Amino acid sequence: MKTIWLPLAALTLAGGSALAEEVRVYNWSDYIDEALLEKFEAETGIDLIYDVFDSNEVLETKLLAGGSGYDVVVPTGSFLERQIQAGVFQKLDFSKMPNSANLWDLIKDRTAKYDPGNEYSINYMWGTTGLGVNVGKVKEVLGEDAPINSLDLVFKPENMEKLASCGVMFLDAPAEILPAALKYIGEDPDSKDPEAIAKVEPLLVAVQPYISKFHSSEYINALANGEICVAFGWSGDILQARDRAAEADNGVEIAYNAPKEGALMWFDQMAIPADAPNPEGALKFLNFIMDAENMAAASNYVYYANGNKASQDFLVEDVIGDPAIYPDEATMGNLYTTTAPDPKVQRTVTRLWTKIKSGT
Ligand code: N2P
Repeated sequence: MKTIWLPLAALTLAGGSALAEEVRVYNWSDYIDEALLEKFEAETGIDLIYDVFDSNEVLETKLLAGGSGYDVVVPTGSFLERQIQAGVFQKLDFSKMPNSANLWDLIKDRTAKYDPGNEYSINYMWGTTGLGVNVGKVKEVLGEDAPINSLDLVFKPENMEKLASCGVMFLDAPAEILPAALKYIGEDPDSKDPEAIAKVEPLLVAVQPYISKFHSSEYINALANGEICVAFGWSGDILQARDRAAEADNGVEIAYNAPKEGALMWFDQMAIPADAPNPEGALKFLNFIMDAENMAAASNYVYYANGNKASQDFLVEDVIGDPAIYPDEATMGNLYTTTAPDPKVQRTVTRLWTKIKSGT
């Protein structure tokens, strides 16, 4: 920019996109190897603007308002489902994305539940929601047979009362925590019945005083540096915390367990808003992401499984061989999925969540 002579510089400031093509991506935090962003810019000459969020609700508010300015966004399947119905996205032109041949039919079958025919989205990554534990601390507080693979850990007030001394964080995500609580009390985790949903209120209100924070991204560092001993969070984030602790060599040992009562399996989908400023650039970004080696590099970095079959040749053993990331048959059988509530049930959920967080 420094060497550009004045009229051209003025044009850049005034017109911007006439000179430098831009693609704006809005993805979850801690969800990519940033070297890939630079690689995309180097390969395509496109400027990539990459912003992050940690909440489906925040993303949804922007999408429903319209004019988000983003070309690529990454809602979870259950949210994408109702956003498609609301007309938020445009259909994808697969003829412009040859790398879509790399996608994995097994995952496409599952995401078709949210996006029939997979016309509007491609799977980026998928994972489970479960228990991140500082093994040493939790055993110190609850004893050697601490239920580190059971929802008893976080839903029994007597456990939580003790764990409060070393710190517990929960996701600030009703669509993740309420299904787990429903499952724990023996209800359908995907129940839309207001009476069933109301039953989890006393359970969550009873443990709320022992939760130091509801937050959906801070728990990675908090677990890694020993500030908290339990996080009810996302699989790959907790495995990233495990690695950050190991790198810091601080004696903190973090483990991730999908609860034995069953765990939520979710799918994060890349889609292009109907009003995206640069849909052609967005397709180029999606095609870049669907390259087998690029997708493998992303999964190897963030410890989440992906929906790209061809990438599996490039995954490290720590990723493809870890059943916490690529579940074996037995683990798979214990995973459940959820769907979006209608607006009326959603209002009930939102009200309930506000009450739970405030502990009243
Ligand atoms: C990445 C979290 C992605 C999982 N930090 C949420 N669906």
